[in-house]
Amino acid sequence: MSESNDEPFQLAAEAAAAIAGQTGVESHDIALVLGSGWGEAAELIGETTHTLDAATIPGFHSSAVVGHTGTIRSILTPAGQRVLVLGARTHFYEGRGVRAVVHGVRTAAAAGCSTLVLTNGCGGLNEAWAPGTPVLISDHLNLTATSPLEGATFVDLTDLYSARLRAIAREVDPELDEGVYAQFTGPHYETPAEVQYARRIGADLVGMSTALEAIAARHAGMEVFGVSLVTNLAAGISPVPLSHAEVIEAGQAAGPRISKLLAEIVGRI
Ligand code: 8IG
Repeated sequence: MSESNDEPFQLAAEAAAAIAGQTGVESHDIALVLGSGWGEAAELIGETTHTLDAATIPGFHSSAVVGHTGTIRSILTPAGQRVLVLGARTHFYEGRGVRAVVHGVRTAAAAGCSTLVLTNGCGGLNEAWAPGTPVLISDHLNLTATSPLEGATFVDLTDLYSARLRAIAREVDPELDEGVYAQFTGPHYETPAEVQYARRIGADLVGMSTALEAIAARHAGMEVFGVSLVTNLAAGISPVPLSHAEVIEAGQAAGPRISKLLAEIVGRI
């Protein structure tokens, strides 16, 4: 690896050191990224022992999006696992570059996390998924035309979204469906034609996150679990236009169910 390609990993190591310094927790086990609608979903996982302002950790920026919190929390589960909760996701559409998008994931890896739980709010292509339905991510389509990996970094993405962890999730809730998540760049939602295109190439879910982070996590050797909250039917599937208010509302309505789901899954990892 060349020196410049090393920079993101050095910054992640600095961030991990700052987290260890501020929390006194030397190593974390599981990282959890909270997406739209998932803001409150970490409450049942365990006891929050530390809440950090993300802006004080190297490489993190506070988020400007309503529904995304700018904190990093350390949670101790009843089973004794340390969970690092990243409430401050950087999206590709913010224009800070792909390194910034995956900095949280690389920091989590540097902080010792061997498992990454990625959550998001997204549009659904299956009409059976009412707003507020959680769906497991089985695979992804990276439609961002970029990668978090630089240079000749050839990484296998077969079974990127752990079949083992999906099976655990279905033990918790056998009703859970799964689907292929397509990451668009955003920040606009898709046109109805783009949603049809996504459908034809195999997507079930459309969103603006997750795929780039999952790739960086696999590169870092983490086991990845992804779960989407369908907060709206994708454009053209639904007869009504999309609104951010609808997204927030669906997240709030689904809150209790997804909080319990997440806590039970994390408890079994
Ligand atoms: I929440 O319908 C949410 N995020 N691309 N499309 C895309 N991202 C989303 C959507 C959606 N809903």
